[in-house]
Amino acid sequence: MAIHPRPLKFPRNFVWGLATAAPQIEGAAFTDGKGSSIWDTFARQPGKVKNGDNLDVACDHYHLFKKDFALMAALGAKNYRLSIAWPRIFPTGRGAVNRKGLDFYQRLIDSMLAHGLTPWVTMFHWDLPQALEDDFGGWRDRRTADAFATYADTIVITYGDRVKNWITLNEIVCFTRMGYGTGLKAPGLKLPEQIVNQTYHNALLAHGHGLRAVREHGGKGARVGITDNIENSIPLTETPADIAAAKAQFVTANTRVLEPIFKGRYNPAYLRAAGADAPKFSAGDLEHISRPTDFLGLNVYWGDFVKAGKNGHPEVLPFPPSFPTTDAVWQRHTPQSMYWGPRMVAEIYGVKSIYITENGAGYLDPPHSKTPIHDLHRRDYVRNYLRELHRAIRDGVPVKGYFLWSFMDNFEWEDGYDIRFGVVHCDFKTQRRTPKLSARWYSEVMSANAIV
Ligand code: PNW
Repeated sequence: MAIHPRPLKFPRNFVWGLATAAPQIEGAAFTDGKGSSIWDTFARQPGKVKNGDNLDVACDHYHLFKKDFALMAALGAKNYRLSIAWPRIFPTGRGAVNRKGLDFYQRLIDSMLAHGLTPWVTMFHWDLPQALEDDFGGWRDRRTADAFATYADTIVITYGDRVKNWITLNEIVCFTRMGYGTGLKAPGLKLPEQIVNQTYHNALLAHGHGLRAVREHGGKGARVGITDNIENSIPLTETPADIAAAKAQFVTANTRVLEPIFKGRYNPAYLRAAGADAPKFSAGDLEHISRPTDFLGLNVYWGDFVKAGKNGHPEVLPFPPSFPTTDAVWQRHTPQSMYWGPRMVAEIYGVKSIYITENGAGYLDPPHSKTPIHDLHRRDYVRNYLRELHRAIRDGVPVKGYFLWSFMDNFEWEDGYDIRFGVVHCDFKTQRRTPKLSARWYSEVMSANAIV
């Protein structure tokens, strides 16, 4: 008897896509009037980015976008998540708009649509105009959120006739705490906790402005949400006690961003614990921040295991040194995060529509190769996560789409160009793109609407 595995089908109209971000692929860092971003500056400081790599050329997508969209279309992609570079539109973050920057994204969006790709646009993916850092202290000051409001209005007014899916911000923690607290990312500062908490608050204000801009200028059918890289809690065992403990841990870990957005308040326990370090805010701020969104974007890469400890208190388990990771050492192989992350935001915050806006695997694939990269490792990482996503949807979690990070190898922030997340290989010397095994496989997944 022949055995045919039952295909794990996804719901009808499930959105499959590929994701990138402007600063990681565009290059042309100073072309056509673009201003410096804090990442352009950060990359020039010795020791901040691996190998002294910078964003100047990256994948040169600024000049090669038509070829890139042709390749995406050839792989059968219908949805593409990209970001707009704020310093291309406003080179100093505010003031005079840069016509050439605006025109670039007109051409880009036209080309995307001509290739049958629906754009999902992130307004801000970490590339803050350097001038706002210099003049205001960047996210430390709410004038940066005010400048963002004008930027958001400008891009929604300009592109809103063709862009219907908007994401206000990508991963608040990565440009607040990691930029101003741990200093691992731009602008690379190590400042006291009160300031860090204020950067979160100012970022949330910017999110509110992004929402408002889409409601005011987005036109018919416009939808808007935010992308968060939640800290996932995976119950060690799927028993009521561990699940309850993991949920409690999830609330504590994600309170700064999710609670203001979905509950219109800072969690009292968070404010108590922060004490004098709590952010300064008004009630009006929280109303602005908690305007209703249309969906929540989640970037899911890994999660912590949690068990019910003494009196049911959550206990986060340490990872033993041999626990499998990708070559991005923070990326523990924990596919269950793709089940529990979406499930918890749906259960705890009542989120009705979730998109996985990023998931993928970083490995040290060779920089040059005569033959397509045989990345069984990346293929299997993604496949295992997709099985857990399928399980979540089967259990009723409202996940509507999945974007693989990333379309092609690119500038991996402080890790430079060594760690590669692409399903398409980019040879940074020749700018040749070559689909890896994972791209061929994902192409089949998209067309079958099932895990193949
Ligand atoms: C995301 N973590 O960052 C970013 O949105 C992308 O720009 C980036 O290239 C991609 O993931 C891969 O790193 C993250 O430690 C960085 O959990 C770190 C974490 C998650 C996401």
